[in-house]
Amino acid sequence: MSPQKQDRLITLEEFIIQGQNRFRGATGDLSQLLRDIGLAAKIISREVNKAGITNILGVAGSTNVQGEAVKKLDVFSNNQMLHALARSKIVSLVISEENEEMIRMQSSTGKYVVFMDPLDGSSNIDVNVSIGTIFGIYMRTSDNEDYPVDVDALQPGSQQVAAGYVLYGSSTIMVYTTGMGVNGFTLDPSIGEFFLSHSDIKIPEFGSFYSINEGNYSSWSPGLQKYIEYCKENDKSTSRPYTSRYIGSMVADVHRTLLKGGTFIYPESRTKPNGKLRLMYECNPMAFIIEQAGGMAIDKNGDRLMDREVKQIHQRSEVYLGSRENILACADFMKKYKSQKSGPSEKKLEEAFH
Ligand code: P6P
Repeated sequence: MSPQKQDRLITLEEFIIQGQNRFRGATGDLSQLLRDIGLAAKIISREVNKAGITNILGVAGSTNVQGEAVKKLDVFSNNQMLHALARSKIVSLVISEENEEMIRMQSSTGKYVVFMDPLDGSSNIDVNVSIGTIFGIYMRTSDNEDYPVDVDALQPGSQQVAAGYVLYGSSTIMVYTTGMGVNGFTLDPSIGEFFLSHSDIKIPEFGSFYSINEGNYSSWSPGLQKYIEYCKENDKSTSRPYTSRYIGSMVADVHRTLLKGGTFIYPESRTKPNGKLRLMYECNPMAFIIEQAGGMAIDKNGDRLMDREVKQIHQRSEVYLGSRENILACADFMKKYKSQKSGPSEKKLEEAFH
């Protein structure tokens, strides 16, 4: 095929600049921030992919075979992301899963606030399961021009101006949205470039996969129990056959849901009344991406998750996200059985089996 006819590969940088040029008056600041995050992702990807060899899995503070101070991968990833966000000089506040306190950056007048989980699912590293970086970006809202204040961090997910994730799997892919659809870029490690590989991603209206940790079944709400039972009862001969897929690494499970459809659910439960995942740097960024791809992300009441009030920067939340048809069906079951008690409690189950 002649070169001019070949679909020329577009790099992440080119795509970001093209996107920026579509907006008159765009300052290029968000573009620069996304490019800096892309650079951090490349560096993290390199370390994730050689972790097993260089003994980087060691506990932070030990030394590796080269005698270098070993930083656990999540500490290393957090540092790389913080360097990238500082380099951009337009981020004034960072909230990271790795840091209890908000991080006020040197660029105290920077107009962006970034929430991040620098290496989500890091407990899976030693069993070679895919892990990921998740980020959500907000504009500062405070009138105080000199430095960010708490109100800048307590914004609902609907105020995100960008969100994305990087999945370190069989290949490294960066997926993000700035509110104009969702695009994915796959890293070519041989030249260190991200290339557009998934243009304008749309989640299927319906998907066969349901993704949830069924080990927690007995502590779910009755409506969710009934919905998952409904999925199980659908035999393969029907037009709606369901299959369970649960990796236990949010970025991997959400990425599959985005591309193949279905649901990813980490619900509230008797043992985890607010769910397990963190609202601001796990649930909301993924909710933004799924909505931008044409899907839905709701809470236990069937309301839009990104409208959830934010009271605490590390607050947990339940999350029900995925294909529109699947999520609406799940919401129907939860509404229908809302008043019922949950299934047999652990105590009743113990009595039944002993
Ligand atoms: P569970 C990984 O530890 C994580 O934070 C998410 O990436 C993942 O979706 C979830 O926890 C898995 O939790 O309770 O099913 O092991």
